Amino acid sequence: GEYFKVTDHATYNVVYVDNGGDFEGGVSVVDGTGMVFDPDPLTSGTATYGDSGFVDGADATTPQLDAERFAVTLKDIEENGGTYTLRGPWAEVVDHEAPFNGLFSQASSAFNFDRSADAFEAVNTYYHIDASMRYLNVALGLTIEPFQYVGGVQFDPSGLSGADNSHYSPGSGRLAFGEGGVDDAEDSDVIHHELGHGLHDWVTSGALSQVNGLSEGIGDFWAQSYNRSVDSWTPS
Ligand SMILES: [Ca+2]
Ligand SMILES: [Ca+2]
Ligand SMILES: [Ca+2]
Ligand SMILES: [Ca+2]
Ligand SMILES: [Zn+2]
Repeated sequence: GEYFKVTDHATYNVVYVDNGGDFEGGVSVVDGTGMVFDPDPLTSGTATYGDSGFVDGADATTPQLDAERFAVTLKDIEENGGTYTLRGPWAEVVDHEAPFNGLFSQASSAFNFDRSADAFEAVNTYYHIDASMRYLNVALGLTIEPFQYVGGVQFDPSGLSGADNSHYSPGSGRLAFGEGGVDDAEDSDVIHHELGHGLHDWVTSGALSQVNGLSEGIGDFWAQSYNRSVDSWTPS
């Protein structure tokens, strides 16, 4: 048989269920490591777009942008037969929109990339969504999670056929990020904005309202709230 993972968000436990057959290889939950922007390289670097090294350059990295990466723990990712995947109790990489770049699974728990690698956006998004969902559901003790599926928030770090846009899809409960211009999933402001649409949808049991831009405001609030929490927003 196979072990499969069941995530119980109510008690925040990851438990394993054996279906009773012979052991054929297991899934385990481990902490990985990764490099991310936090909240974004312009903010952490107190730079203005166009400063030396702080340009998109068609997704090239620079020493200045590399220096704005932070080493983080990627909590509770999945290990299966020596392959590590960004799939955890609060976030999960999926690949449901073009371009189809895969899941970035690899044979190491160290997901250390620079922004020129598509995997960087997957790591950056996993980290920020995971942290946001843990804050709401674990630290604050709320229950705000997707109702469209069981498990972590599903996101495609490279979607929308490469457009310079991102979205939350109420039908599927998934997030997707476009790579036009600066890749949207490199910027936690965009990640939190789109997650904010999801939070709005989930907390209202699918009654997300766009009246007078309500949901846009919730997304922007969530992004700016995060910026303030990491002390990068100064009240005027
Ligand atoms: Ca994709
Ligand atoms: Ca990139
Ligand atoms: Ca790009
Ligand atoms: Ca963009
Ligand atoms: Zn929006």
